[in-house]
Amino acid sequence: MALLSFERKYRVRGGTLIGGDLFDFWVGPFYVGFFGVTAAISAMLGTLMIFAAASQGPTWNPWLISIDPPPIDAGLAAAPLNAGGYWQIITVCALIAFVSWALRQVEICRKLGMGYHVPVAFGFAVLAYTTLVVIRPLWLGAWGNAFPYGIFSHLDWVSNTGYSYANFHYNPLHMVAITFFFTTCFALALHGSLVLSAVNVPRGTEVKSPEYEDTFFRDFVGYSIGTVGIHRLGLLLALNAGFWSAACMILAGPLYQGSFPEWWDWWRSIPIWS
Ligand code: 07D
Ligand code: 07D
Repeated sequence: MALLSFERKYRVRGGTLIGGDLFDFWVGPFYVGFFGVTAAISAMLGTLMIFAAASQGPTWNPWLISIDPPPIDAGLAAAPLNAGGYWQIITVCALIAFVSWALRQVEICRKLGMGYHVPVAFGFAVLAYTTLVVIRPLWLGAWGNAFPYGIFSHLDWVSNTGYSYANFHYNPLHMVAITFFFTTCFALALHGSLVLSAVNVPRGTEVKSPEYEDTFFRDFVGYSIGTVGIHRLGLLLALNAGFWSAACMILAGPLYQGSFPEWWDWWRSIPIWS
């Protein structure tokens, strides 16, 4: 089916999560939807608040702008605009925008009769963000534990937070997360290169089918995970990378304070070594 006639077939009303027909239409290639509208409004409002907060700060240099959360002593209270209030409003706007974006993906999946894999995947990024700016600060009792909105300042936060646990590389769940990130990269490089080796052939040569790709891996390492399998594996690796990142930050602070190198002392004292 030509793409345009296919689009005409599925571009029909229905399948929305709430609001019935409200905003259930397309503008050019884009599906609008109720959650498209809430995403656009909250993203615009959030961006406007970033500009408003930046206008109160010392610089317009995009690398140096920093919108900070309230100080730790302010706890979980609502803060005055220039002392963390802007950060709080921007955070609410960001959360509404990200969740709306995911729900808009869900509505598009429903219209197409597809699985919810894309919104679930995006949901893990939103979970990681929510862990850093809502769950962990709530658990620790102050919004001041969240990261500031600034390109360089958020790097300072990562570094300072890391060093406050002596050596963050010893956080065992940070290790798990990093291993998943590295493995995701490894799997994508293998998958991308394998597909290109089969389909990006010289002009006049036949494109090779997935059977060739499977045979390559069987010859090479004795096993091929298969065409659907590699995508299951890729998604599984990537979701774990995000999940264990979030988990490592719940470990750091809420569940464990102090030095991460010392956390490993139990390992040195297990009887097997003596
Ligand atoms: C390639 C998809 C496209 C997305 C892009 C990001 C903005 C911000 C803000 C003008 C892979 C668009 C950027 C909308 C503009 C203003 C004020 C995704 C791709 C291109 N970080 N981080 C970056 C965010 C956190 C860390 C770059 C966001 C945590 C480190 C960019 C968040 C921690 C490094 C950026 C977030 C952390 C970066 C490139 C939210 C742990 C770098 C990002 C909402 C996760 C790198 C100068 C990228 C860099 C970098 C954005 C959160 C650590 C500015 C939106 C607090 C160590 N981060 N980050 O390519 O060069 O992502 O920094 O949570 O070295 Mg960060
Ligand atoms: C939070 C981003 C969510 C993004 C969303 C979308 C827009 C729209 C618009 C493009 C989670 C936003 C979209 C705004 C864009 C347009 C148009 C992603 C998020 C919702 N670390 N470390 C991690 C490594 C060290 C420390 C995670 C490596 C040091 C702290 C990952 C190294 C110390 C934290 C990771 C290393 C330290 C982390 C990040 C190496 C510092 C965190 C990935 C090789 C001295 C963070 C949940 C992630 C975390 C985190 C990797 C080193 C500290 C596993 C490889 C030793 C404090 N580190 N790290 O989470 O777990 O993405 O966050 O040295 O908070 Mg680390």
